Amino acid sequence: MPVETKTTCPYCGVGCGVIATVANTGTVTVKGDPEHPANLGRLCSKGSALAETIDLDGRLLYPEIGGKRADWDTALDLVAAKFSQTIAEHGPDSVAFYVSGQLLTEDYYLANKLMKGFIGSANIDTNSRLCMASSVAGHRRAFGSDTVPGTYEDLELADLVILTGSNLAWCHPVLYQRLAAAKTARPDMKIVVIDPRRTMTCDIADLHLAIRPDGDVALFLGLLAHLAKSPALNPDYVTAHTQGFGAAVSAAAMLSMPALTERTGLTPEELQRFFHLFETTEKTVTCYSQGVNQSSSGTDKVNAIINCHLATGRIGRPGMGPFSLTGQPNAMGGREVGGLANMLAAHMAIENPEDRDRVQRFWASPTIATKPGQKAVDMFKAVADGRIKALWIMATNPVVSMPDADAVRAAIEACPFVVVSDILRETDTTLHAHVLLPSLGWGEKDGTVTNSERRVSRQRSFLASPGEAKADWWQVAEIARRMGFDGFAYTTPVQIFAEHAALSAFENDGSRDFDIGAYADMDATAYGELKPFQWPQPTGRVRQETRFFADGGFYHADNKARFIAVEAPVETDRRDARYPLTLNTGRIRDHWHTMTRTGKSARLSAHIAEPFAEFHPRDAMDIGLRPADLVKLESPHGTVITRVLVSERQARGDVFVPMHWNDQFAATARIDTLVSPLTDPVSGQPAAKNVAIAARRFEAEVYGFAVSSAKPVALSADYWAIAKAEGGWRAELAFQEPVEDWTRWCRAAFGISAGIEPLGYADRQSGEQRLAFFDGERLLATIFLSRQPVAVARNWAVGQLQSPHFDLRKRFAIIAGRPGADQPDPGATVCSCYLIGVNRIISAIRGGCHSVEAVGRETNAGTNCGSCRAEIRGIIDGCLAAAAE
Ligand SMILES: Nc1nc2c(c(=O)[nH]1)N[C@H]1C(S)=C(S)[C@@H](COP(=O)(O)OP(=O)(O)OC[C@H]3O[C@@H](n4cnc5c(=O)[nH]c(N)nc54)[C@H](O)[C@@H]3O)O[C@H]1N2
Ligand SMILES: Nc1nc2c(c(=O)[nH]1)N[C@H]1C(S)=C(S)[C@@H](COP(=O)(O)OP(=O)(O)OC[C@H]3O[C@@H](n4cnc5c(=O)[nH]c(N)nc54)[C@H](O)[C@@H]3O)O[C@H]1N2
Ligand code: SF4
Ligand SMILES: [Mo]
Repeated sequence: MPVETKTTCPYCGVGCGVIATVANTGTVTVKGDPEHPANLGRLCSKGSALAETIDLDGRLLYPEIGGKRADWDTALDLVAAKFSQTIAEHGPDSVAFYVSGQLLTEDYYLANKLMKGFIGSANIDTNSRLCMASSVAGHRRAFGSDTVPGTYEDLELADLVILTGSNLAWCHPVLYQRLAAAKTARPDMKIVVIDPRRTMTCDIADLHLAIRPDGDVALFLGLLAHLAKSPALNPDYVTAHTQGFGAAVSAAAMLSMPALTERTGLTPEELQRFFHLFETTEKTVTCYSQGVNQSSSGTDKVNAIINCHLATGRIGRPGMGPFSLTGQPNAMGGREVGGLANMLAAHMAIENPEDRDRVQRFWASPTIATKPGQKAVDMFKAVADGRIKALWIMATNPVVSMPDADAVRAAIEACPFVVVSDILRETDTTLHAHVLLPSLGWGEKDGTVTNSERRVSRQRSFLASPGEAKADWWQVAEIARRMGFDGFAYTTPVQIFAEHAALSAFENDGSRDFDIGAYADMDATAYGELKPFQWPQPTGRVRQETRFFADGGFYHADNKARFIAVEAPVETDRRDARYPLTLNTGRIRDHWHTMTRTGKSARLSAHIAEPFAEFHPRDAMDIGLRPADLVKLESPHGTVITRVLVSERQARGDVFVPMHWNDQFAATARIDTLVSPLTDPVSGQPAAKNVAIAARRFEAEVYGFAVSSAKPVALSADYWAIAKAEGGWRAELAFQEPVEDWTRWCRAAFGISAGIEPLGYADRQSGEQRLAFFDGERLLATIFLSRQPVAVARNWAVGQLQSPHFDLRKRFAIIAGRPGADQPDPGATVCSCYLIGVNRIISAIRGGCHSVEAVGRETNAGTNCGSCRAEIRGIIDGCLAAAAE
């Protein structure tokens, strides 16, 4: 009998319920859980492809010391001894943990407990510093607590949904689908997208405000000044439940209309339309994500938004409120346990002596950190200059994802003792560890995560633990014990969860927002059966209403919220003559962060198979870039090379580059090597979306494209990017000088044995060359080389890896680089569920399918997870516009 397990998707903060089924054969399939309140059965492209990412290829299965396999006892003893010794010699602040919103709550709780309560330092920070820190800081300034007041349902109930700095269609796809469905059901609902780029999310927008980078504070100040003079102002709410309104409005009123248009880059008409919509729509939700948080004015952006909701009293009621969208599956859980360097535990404050005393008594711990620890960027600076001498990195890949990434790599390389807990053996970060600890991954580990709407769900294991991999919480507990600390005698995650729940209720009595005391007595059976629930859930009361602040009740001492009198930053334009463009970085639909998991899926890799930089057509022209060229991007911190994408979605002067590519998938594409370590002064969050750079064409003598059944290794090329493909791999290549012996080059790159001679074709005049290597009827590898970017049909070429080549004619078709009439080129993949390419969609449109639904009926594209529906609509619009010209 196939076995079904209910668990939670390990990617984004939507936190969708997943049913994983393991067949008798061991094959795993996944589908959306119709009973999970976050997704009600839906999954996006990444969630649907989860089963393709759980193989053991590349997994770290045993502890390693200095690159050699070790047993757990030796590895754990070494880590414990090194940490203890460093602390003994240099004090508690000489060690640090750098952890992750992808840890389970139980892992996170223990790491925080060990560092803050037992080691006695607050040097534990997390990749959430790069992600949610500005929202946390903004919430705490306004509400006195880090509270997300609303629920997902509010997006469906609202009459106006504002998405600012959020590419919801690609980054929170199931929430986007819920919103899109609500708008279809109630077409009067209005959606505004505020983003310098015209993203796929704009597909459902009534208004897109292409704001200047970091124009958000000015925009929401303008809105506050407007609201203050309008009937939308809620004086009763302001008087009863807030403080500081006058000062905030005075600060806001200082911006004249010309100053507003200048700072936001928007026309007075656009501004008025937005202000009017907000003013006249009671049920308004403002969602924000990294375009807000990842900024040198990130915390002010958050407060500028919250100010407008406080002024109108639109908070905590159905369909109303500010809504911070969390990124990672357990960003919210990490905040609950206090995993940030400036927090304590269970939403208590490290600066507050009573809170410190309370937590210490609860933990019965020998000490408690008395001051905030180093925030991520400062933490790696302290590693670099030797103040931190022992570092433990868990479930994050800072050599890729931290700003000034080369400096971070150098700091890690120079650190006397680095431990990395990961699921993969080779990442850009694991390569520099002294000790590697193998962790359990999704499907193997057990615990809880909390999504953006404060809903706690179980991640359950349905796969056996591979090799000697162990849960992250187990690793922390073992090392704590070996460092001689009591209080870590856990044998199962439920014990940790129950303790975490008990701490949330400990001496709480409503004084703290985070309270899940109802779960403090949890036993293994109840934990096994735990259904998703939203907090707060205090002891003894079943709370139906989980929204916050409709009737005030804020967590400052006087129970009032604070308006923050923020000021628009004077200068947000960082460009100069040497670095005349603004780099904006972010995500694409089908990859997750540093690709350690999504990079394993051929389907997901087919959507966008190469790092790219997206330019406005005029900028591309000015720089001399044509579509499909390569471009070199530079900042004072580093250099990357990517493909050029020219598109009108991009604003002039801005360049967008995805954050995902790294040294495992490309030659020089770690975009964070360019990002400066500039941070928000309040939250310490890096400004990853506004970086001054220069761009110039990368001059290549030879361009190449290859497919190979084996993973390409040691590619000696000036530019390369590899991606998993059905039946093998694909590689984009470029060389500044021609290679003398291409056959030899291919043998080394694709692992082809000496006995196998290639079929070849070369045209001296055009410089075109092709080679194909066969083992019997099976294609091993083929390479296409040209003086121009190679024009061969990618998906067709990839398809050749899996089709037999009986006769010479078929083999020659490959080096001719042309699909036969029987195998039309499907074009770049749009729908990753059914692998439908753009050419197939265009031919359906030409055949009369003029709606997404019609294209779906004809081709299946867009009919499963729906993540590509916005793109299909874009292709339809493009075709119809072209036909009309
Ligand atoms: N497919 C996919 N989904 C993901 C992830 C992933 O890796 N892949 N990661 C998850 C994580 S951890 C996170 S944090 C979220 C992030 O989710 P999002 O924040 O939605 O994603 P980003 O692409 O980082 O940035 C959002 C948008 O901010 C815009 N922006 C840039 N500068 C400004 C500005 O000054 N003002 C405004 N208003 N907008 C600006 C960018 O153009 C971009 O479109 O996604 C989560 N979901
Ligand atoms: N330029 C730029 N930089 C950014 C951003 C941006 O928008 N622009 N966004 C920032 C944001 S919001 C985020 S959240 C970060 C994300 O950046 P990272 O956290 O660095 O990215 P991930 O690839 O998610 O790294 C997770 C690591 O944990 C491993 N892993 C997976 N599961 C487990 C597990 O169960 N246990 C353990 N121990 N390891 C596991 C994975 O193999 C991987 O190596 O990037 C930030 N950096
Ligand atoms: S929206 Fe997609 S990535 Fe996010 S939790 Fe749901 S299935 Fe996973
Ligand atoms: Mo994130």
